[in-house]
Amino acid sequence: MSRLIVISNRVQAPSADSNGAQGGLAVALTAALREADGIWFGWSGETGETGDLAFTTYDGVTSATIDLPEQDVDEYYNGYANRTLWPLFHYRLGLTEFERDFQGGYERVNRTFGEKIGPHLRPDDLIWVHDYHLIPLGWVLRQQGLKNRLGFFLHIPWPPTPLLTALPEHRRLVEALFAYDVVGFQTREWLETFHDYVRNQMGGSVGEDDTVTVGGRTITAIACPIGIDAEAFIASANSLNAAATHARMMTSSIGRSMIVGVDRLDYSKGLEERFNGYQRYLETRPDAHTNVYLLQIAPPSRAAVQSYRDIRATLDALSGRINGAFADIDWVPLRYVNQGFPREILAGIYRAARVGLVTPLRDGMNLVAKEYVAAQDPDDPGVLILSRFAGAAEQMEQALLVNPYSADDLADAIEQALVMSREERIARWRPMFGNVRREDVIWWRKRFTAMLAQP
Ligand code: ADQ
Repeated sequence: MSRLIVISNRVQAPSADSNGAQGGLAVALTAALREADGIWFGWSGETGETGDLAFTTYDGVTSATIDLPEQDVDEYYNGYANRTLWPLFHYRLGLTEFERDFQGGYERVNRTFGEKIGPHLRPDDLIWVHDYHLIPLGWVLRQQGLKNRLGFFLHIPWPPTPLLTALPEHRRLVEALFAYDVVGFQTREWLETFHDYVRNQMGGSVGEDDTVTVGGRTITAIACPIGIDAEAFIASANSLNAAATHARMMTSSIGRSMIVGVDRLDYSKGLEERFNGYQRYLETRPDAHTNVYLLQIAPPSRAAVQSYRDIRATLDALSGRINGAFADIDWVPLRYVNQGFPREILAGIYRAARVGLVTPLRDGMNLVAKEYVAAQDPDDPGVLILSRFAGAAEQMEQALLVNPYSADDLADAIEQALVMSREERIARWRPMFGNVRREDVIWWRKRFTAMLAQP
């Protein structure tokens, strides 16, 4: 049996520090790594001179990490990954920074990854590289003579061709993808935008069997939507901690309906627009509005990047303004919380919420939408309001799909969700729950690795 090698920017293998608390992706990949005697390679998250890989084995899974010098962290991670590719791939050309130093750092760190990891690979290993931080890594490994099956999965959207061509080195970046044998996208839509680039910028062709050919090179490109660890999440929603949290939320709601949002604090998540939509609801439904409140949970991320500090300041001000304008002596319309919570607590919060508000402006998938559905009470489920620009919308068409830019659209959907009959809520929830369970993270991982294992 071939070993599975996972390479990503950060390693989320189990460790003595993680206390068993891992995200769905980490759970799925570590299960596969354990079965296949694999290794998970990545950056340690620490700044320092790049030495040898540090290997650790914990709970049957081996991980290997390197430190990166400060300049690399600035140019590769804070720079090219988070200030160039992230905004560009989320359709935010205005926030995209084009710096040669960033690109230089990106290529340098990808070469460092290749040099450090290459010597540890065996000829029959299956190698699976993750996300936009490491697009050129496959090419770097091929330059070293590596002949293995190589896969790449993009967790974020693939941008439309006219946007992508704003990147000076767009051609070089996309050509690097052709070093892989299998390239996976979250949705059909992103796969098709990739096809568009290949046809129009590279003179390539798209075959019927998920193949894409440019020059003499043919690769497989598929849509393979990621899921959550559904059974574990359902178990979390039924845990004692979740029940206690649910009870706590119900007590503090005193009969009012809770709307919940849970997101990393990121401009792609549409939080400012969401607050504006909620404000529109409060303004236009004065009779109904004191019966609800919005709980927005948003732990800060990427604080080294200015655009993230800006969005945080914007939301601090906007939440203050909304509460200042609408709050009463016994009611606060918006509870805005900047911290993360353990999974069982989150599950209890989701279950207590009459409405899940998931309205990114653009999102590769969005796992919160799936977690919200998994956590619901089957006899009395809440309503999911979902942005049509989240990858998850392709699988969750029974949600109330909205245009997240439109405050009116959001206000209407909030009203529709709050007055929806139990029958309709169940009828919408059931097929989504079926999908979340069927196409879970294990399904996703098996589908991708089966493709990768095909000769
Ligand atoms: P992210 O942009 O990080 O991931 P998302 O899919 O929403 O986004 O996943 C966030 C995860 O973090 C969820 O599991 C959620 O429960 C957790 N989380 C968020 N806020 C939290 C809080 N306050 N406390 C605890 N947990 C919290 C990228 C892409 C997505 C894609 C994923 C996976 O941007 O589109 O779905 O990768 O491929």
